[in-house]
Parts: sequence; C-alpha cells; structure tokens
Amino acid sequence: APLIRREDYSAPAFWIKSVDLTFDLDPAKTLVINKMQLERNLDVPAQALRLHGEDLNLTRVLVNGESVSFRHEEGLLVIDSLQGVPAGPFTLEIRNTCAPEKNTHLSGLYTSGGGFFTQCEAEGFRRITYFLDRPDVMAVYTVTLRANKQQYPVLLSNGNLVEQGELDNGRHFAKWNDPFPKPSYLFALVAADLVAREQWVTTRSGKNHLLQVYVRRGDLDKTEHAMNSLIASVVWDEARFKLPLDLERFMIVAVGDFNMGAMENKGLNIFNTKYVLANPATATDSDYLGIESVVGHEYFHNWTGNRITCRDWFQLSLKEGLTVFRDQEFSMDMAGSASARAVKRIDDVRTLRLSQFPEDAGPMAHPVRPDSYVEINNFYTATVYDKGAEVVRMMQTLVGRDGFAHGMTLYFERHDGSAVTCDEFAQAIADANPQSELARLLPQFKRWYSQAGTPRVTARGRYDAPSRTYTLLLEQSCGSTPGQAEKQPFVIPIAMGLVARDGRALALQLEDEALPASGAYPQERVLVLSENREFFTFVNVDEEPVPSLLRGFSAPVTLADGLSDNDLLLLLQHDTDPFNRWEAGQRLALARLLAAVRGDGDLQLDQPFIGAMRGVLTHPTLDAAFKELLLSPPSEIYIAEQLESVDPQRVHAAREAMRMQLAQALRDDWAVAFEANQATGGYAPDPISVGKRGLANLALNMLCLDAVARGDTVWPGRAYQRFKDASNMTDRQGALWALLASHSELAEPALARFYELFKGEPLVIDKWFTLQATAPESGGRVFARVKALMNHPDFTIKNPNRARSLIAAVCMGNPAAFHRSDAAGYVFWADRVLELDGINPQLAARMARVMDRWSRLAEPYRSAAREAVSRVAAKPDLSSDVREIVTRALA
Ligand code: B3K
Ligand code: ZN
Repeated sequence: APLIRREDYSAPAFWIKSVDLTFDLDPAKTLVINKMQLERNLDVPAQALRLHGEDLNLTRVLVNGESVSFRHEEGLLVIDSLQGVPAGPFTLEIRNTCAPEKNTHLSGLYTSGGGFFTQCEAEGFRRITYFLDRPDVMAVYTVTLRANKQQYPVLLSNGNLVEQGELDNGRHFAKWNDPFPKPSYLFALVAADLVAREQWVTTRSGKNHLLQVYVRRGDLDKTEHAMNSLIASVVWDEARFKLPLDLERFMIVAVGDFNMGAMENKGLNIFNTKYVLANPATATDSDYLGIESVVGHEYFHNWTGNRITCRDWFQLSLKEGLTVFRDQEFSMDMAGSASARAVKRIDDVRTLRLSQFPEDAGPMAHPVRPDSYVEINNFYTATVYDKGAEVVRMMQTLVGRDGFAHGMTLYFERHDGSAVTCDEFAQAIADANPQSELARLLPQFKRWYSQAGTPRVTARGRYDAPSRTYTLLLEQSCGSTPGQAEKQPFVIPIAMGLVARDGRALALQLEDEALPASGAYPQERVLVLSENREFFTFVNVDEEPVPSLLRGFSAPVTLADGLSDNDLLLLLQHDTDPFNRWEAGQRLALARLLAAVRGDGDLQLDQPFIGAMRGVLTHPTLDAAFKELLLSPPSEIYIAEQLESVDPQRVHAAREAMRMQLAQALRDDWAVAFEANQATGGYAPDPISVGKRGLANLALNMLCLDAVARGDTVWPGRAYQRFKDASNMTDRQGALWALLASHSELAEPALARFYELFKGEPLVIDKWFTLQATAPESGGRVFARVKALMNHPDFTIKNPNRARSLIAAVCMGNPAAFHRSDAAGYVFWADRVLELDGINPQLAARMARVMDRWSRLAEPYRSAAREAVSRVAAKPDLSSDVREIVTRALA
C-alpha cells in the first residue's frame, strides 16, 4: 500500500451533489442501486472519473442512462469517457452487490446479532458502493431500504423518514432523506429487530425533537442513562456554545460487534453496546461516566465534524481534538463542584500520559496533524484525539473561556457546511480574539499541529532577598521523533502560582507591571513561554516561595522544576490548585518507586511519605474521589515511561511493595475510611457517591491485601460477603477485585459465582474476562489462566469487545503477566495479531501497537520482543494496517 502525503492534497475532479441509494438487504448478497448526480469540478484540470470501491461486485454502470465502458485500476473504478465532460450535472447509476455476513472487518455494511449495521469512517463507504469516498465531497442522501419485515422490522438511515410501506414476499421498505450535505463517512444504515426508548425534547427555539435509543429487546432497562446523557448533551451544547440540535430526529443505535466506541453518523449515531447499556446491576461508575462522555462526544460531533467536516484525513484532529475537548468540558460542567471538575481533569491527564506520551516518544510518534500515512485507520490515535484536545484547551487558556466561545461562533459563521483544515480553525479562534497572545503568536502556536514529540520544560527559580525578587528561568526542548530531528520552540502556556512556606498564595506582580484595575495583583497567572529560554521576574516577594507550575496541566509537556520532597509536601498540603496537589502526591510516590527500580529493588517507605498519605486519607474536608486519586500509586506503565531501560518485573515488584506498605502502615485508617464511605440510598452515579464507592473499594482492597499477608481471614470474608450482597456492579466488582488483587482463596469461588450470575450479559462477561486478565501477576498464574480462558466457550476473537477483554487486557493492562523472561507473552501476542489480521485488520493493528515500546525493554525482554515483532512482519500477506505498525516499530 502506498504512503499518502498531506502535501499531495488536491481537490476532487468531480463533485457528487446528491445520491439516491436503494438497498435490497440480504446477508449473503445485498444489492445496492446507487444513482448519483455529479458535476465536474471546473477548478481543476479535466480528468477521468475515478471512484473508490473495495470488495464489491459490479453489475452495471450507466451515465445519463447509457452504458459506458469502464476499467479497474488498483481499487478504483475508472470511467475515461468522463474526462472533460461538459460543465453542469450528469447522472451516474451504479449497481453492485456486497456480502454483509462475510464482512468480518466490521467496516462497510456488516451483520451483527442478526441485523445489518454500517461503519463508514474512515473509508468504509467504498465497501458498500463505488463513490468519491473522501470527506471533501459532500452530497445530499436519499436512502431506500428494503428487507424482510419479520427479521428486520426496524429500517433506519440518516435524516428524516419520508415514506414507509409494505412490499410483497413479506418484505417492507423505508425511505429516508437527509437534507444536510455530508461526506460519505457519515452515511449509516441499520436494519434489525430492535426496540427504542423515546423522548421528546423542546430546544430553546421552541422546536420539538424526537430522541431515540435503539437496543435489542431485553436491553430496554439499560437505556435510561444513555438517554439522560443525550438530553444533557443537547442542553449543554446550546447553553455553552449556542449550538442547537438541527434535526427533527436524533437516533442512537447500540450494536454488539463494533471496532471502536461509537460513530457520529448524521442523525444516526451507531454505538458499541459498551457505551449505551447500563443499569446499576451491570455497569460500574466508570461505565456510567464513559457513557456520558461518549454520548456527549458523538452528539457534539454533529456540529464539530458533521456541519463542519475535515477537508482531508490529515485534518482529523480538526473534528476529533475539538470534540474530545468539548466532551471533556461537558463532563466537567456536569460534574459540578470545583473538586469534581479537578477529578475529571486529573483523569483526562492520566489518560494522556498513559497513552499519548508513550506514543509521542515511540515509533508511531506523529504530529497532531500527520504528514503522511499508509492506513488512515491507524491514525485514530491518542495524539490526534487527546493531544489534539490539549491543543484546543491551550487556545482556550490563551484567549479565555468567553473568547474561545466567540472564536467558535466565528468558526461556524465562516465555515458551516464545508470541509476545512486545522489552520482555518486556529485562524478563526485567533481572529475572534485579536488582542490575545494566541493572535500574536499564531504561526508559532500552530507548531503544536506540525511538530510531534512531548516538549520538556525545565524551571529554575532564584530568590533574591535584598531586592525581594523571585526570578523564574523557563527553558524548553523537545527530542527528535521519526522524520523530525530538530524542533522549533512551542508556545507553552504555563498557569502558575507562588506558595509561601506557611501555605499562603502570594500576589504575583511581574517587573514593571502596573496595578490592575481590580486593585490587586493576581495569585494565579498564565506565563507564556515561546522562546527556548525566558526569564520571568516577580517583584515584592517577601520570602522565598515554592513555585506551583503548570497548574491544571495547562500544556501537554513534561516539567522538571527541581522541587524537593519538602516543596512537594508543601504543595500537597497547601496548593490552591487541586491538580498540582494531586501531582505533588504522585511525584512523591514516583520518586520512591523510581529509586527502588533503579537501585537494588528494595522499597522502604519513609515516615514523611507515609505521614503525608495518612494526612490525605484522614483529611476532614477532601472529597473521597480526590483521596482515592491521591492514594493510588502511579501506574506501572507511567513508571516505566520514566525509565531509560525497563524491566517490567522490577516495576511491578516495586509498585506492589508500595501498595503493601501503604496497606500495612495505614491499616486502621483504611478501616475507618471503608466504614465512613458507604454510599447510602439507591444507586446514583453522582460525583459524591462515585467518590465514596471508589475510596471504599480502594480501602477494601488495601485491607484485604494486608489481611491475606498476615493470614487473617476477617477482611477477605467481609469482602466476599459484600461481593455477594452488593446492590450495584461498582461494589460487586470492587469486592471481587479486592479478593483477586490480594490473592485471597475466596477469589475463585467469587469468580465462579460472578460468572453464574451474569452469564447472559455479554458486557459483564467481558468484565469477568478482564478481571482475570488484569489481576496482579504472581508466579505466572495469571498468564496461564489467560491462555486457558482462550478456550472458554464464551471466548471468541471475532467479537472486538471480547477480544479486547482478554487479549488487550493482558497485553496492555498487565505488564507483569505479559513481559515474561520465557517470552511466552510475546509468542502469544504475535499469534493473536496474526490470527486477527485475517479477520479484522483494524483490530489487529490496535493490538499490534502493544509492542511500540519494545526497544526500551531491558534484556532478555528486548530481544525476545523484537523477535516477536519480526515474526509478525514476516507474514507475506499481512494487512496494510498491521504492516504499517510493525514496519514503524522495527525501523
Ligand atoms: N469518529 C469515530 C471514529 C472512527 C474510527 C474509524 N477507524 C468515533 C469518534 O471519534 O467519535
Ligand atoms: Zn470523535
């Protein structure tokens, strides 16, 4: 497969103005009649018409009703006679068939659970019919679906239902029209036996809209939260960005076989069941939060993605980075209190550091706006999504929240209904804020789009007592990434404050700065670092302060500020910024873990650290959710990222030692916390109750860990009882996890019971597999169990959720089980990637990413890992998806 380059973009030679599709749906052979209105694009030189098509059977081609000659050329259907066709519209009718039941890629039209579903982003539409399958070609769609009525009573497509009725032979039809021109990747159809939860809503303009959530019969009792999340999303986008629902009807459909989370097809979002179905008995708090954010995300795409779409796939972050930013803001606004907002922010930053930072430091590093790709599906990455969202967030930081909202308004005034680039987005935000730092530094700011890699900011402070000044030297650098040896300086907003030794926040007066109109200097401000090194001098500083930098994680960088343990302990106690309070605690833990891993492997927690953690756990006013975050040591993956050479077993041992010592040293406090954080009343996923359940579950985990080590059976017994009696999945899973993570004998009977209780619930059985695959490794037992589970009757590699629940869970989520000195984990990984490659290349390529960081492993892991990657690369007919990943990994 060829390398596609951003600089090679050219506008299409033809436009497709409208398309009329008729489907005769049959699992083995579906007939597609595709009637298009086309027009030459007079802005580009005359060319033949080249349509994309993949895995299709072509039966007829008519231009203006007449048959024409055509030829095939590497996945394209070429009609030479259309070169230089006169200006003005002409029609092209194509008939083809495809085989949905054989479509194991889950891209294009496929079957799942006896119904038909589609997934067209990025390039699935060409697996349905021949088309200009590129996002800058926007057409109006009319779609007629015909199918057996009994098997497929529900027939859905984008837009509005215009007609429906009966046909002969037990068949029926439905005709849909979507008035909004859209790119082909937003097309969708569903034909299945489903039921819907429905809700009418009235938006501010007084218009009524029908919201529907379609699921299989029997799942209706799990749709309330998705519907509530959808209603909240509609309300929020109108309130925060003045963006109303533009459709009479908005549908969400849940499907059990799906490659990713969900898809924002215009008016007809198709979702992985994981992000729709929830009730207290089957879904955890984090499932509830995930549903809220994904429902929001897909709904927000209706404006950021669908109304304004991407000119080409290099601009993917135009819609994804922006929409992730919007869903993060939505979840924060829904969370409410400052503390709950901070918890959400910390969670998002943890995700970024866990997946994007490693990506930016490894063989797949690419700019937020990539310069080239082989397979675009490989670029739905943490960089495009999560770092892209941080880039948008920095813009908001530089222009202010209101300024950003104005920028969005200008963006829609300029570009509604069109396909644009990241440049046009940034320009609109800057133009709406001409006095801002963003406008002043725009060309340089946009390096965030063009340069890969995580910048490193170094800070050094110097207090001068005689002049009462505090000078901060900030420096930045960024390591090389594939194809980019040298980097130019970034524009880095650094939100900061200065904290006095007694914990007071100091006033921040920069040199030569006049008193602001408010009459006081601020206690927090944003420094904008845009050179390689810059000095910032604060005056009238009475004592040597501790700097609190990068508050709220104001830029996606790593920070080296040289703070001592004492400084960090001060920030942990007194920083007014909750993010930096958490960060101080994590850094204290990280320093101890790294010292153990780098040193002789021994970890002995010191009293100041234990005291600080006790102070957090017993704090009278901190929220439970915040305590839980503070008391959870950094993950093994994050620890490993700090090391030059990684021995995953040492990392695991150090972290487990820390957990054990915290369990022992704080035994009585954990017991108090457990009792004090019992959520009362019925189940609700509000931040306070979520926090209580989270902390109680952590406490139970620690109490079991300590008890099992001492041979005491009381806490494991209590955990087992709680597991049996739990009234919601969060508590049930939490108790089961406490038994698993402490290697209690009661884990086995609990697992068996869990399975019996939920064997009819696929999403819960996924959890059952994942719990076993991610349990702390001891003596190779977890890995052996995973191998055995591959033969469990409920396991199938063909269902993406199930494949992820076991294979991705152990390979990505359990480093100590996966990285074995006998290389069995790597052999297992290579076998699974090769097996999946023939079935579902997109999913296989995701799994292949597990080995991105092989070259930083210590021996013997490193050599064995390289051998496994090489074995995958050696398969001659490997998909271009996996080929791109392993080629880059070995480069
Ligand atoms: N836009 C889709 C992702 C499509 C992935 C294609 N491989 C979901 C989302 O980001 O909302
Ligand atoms: Zn998205």
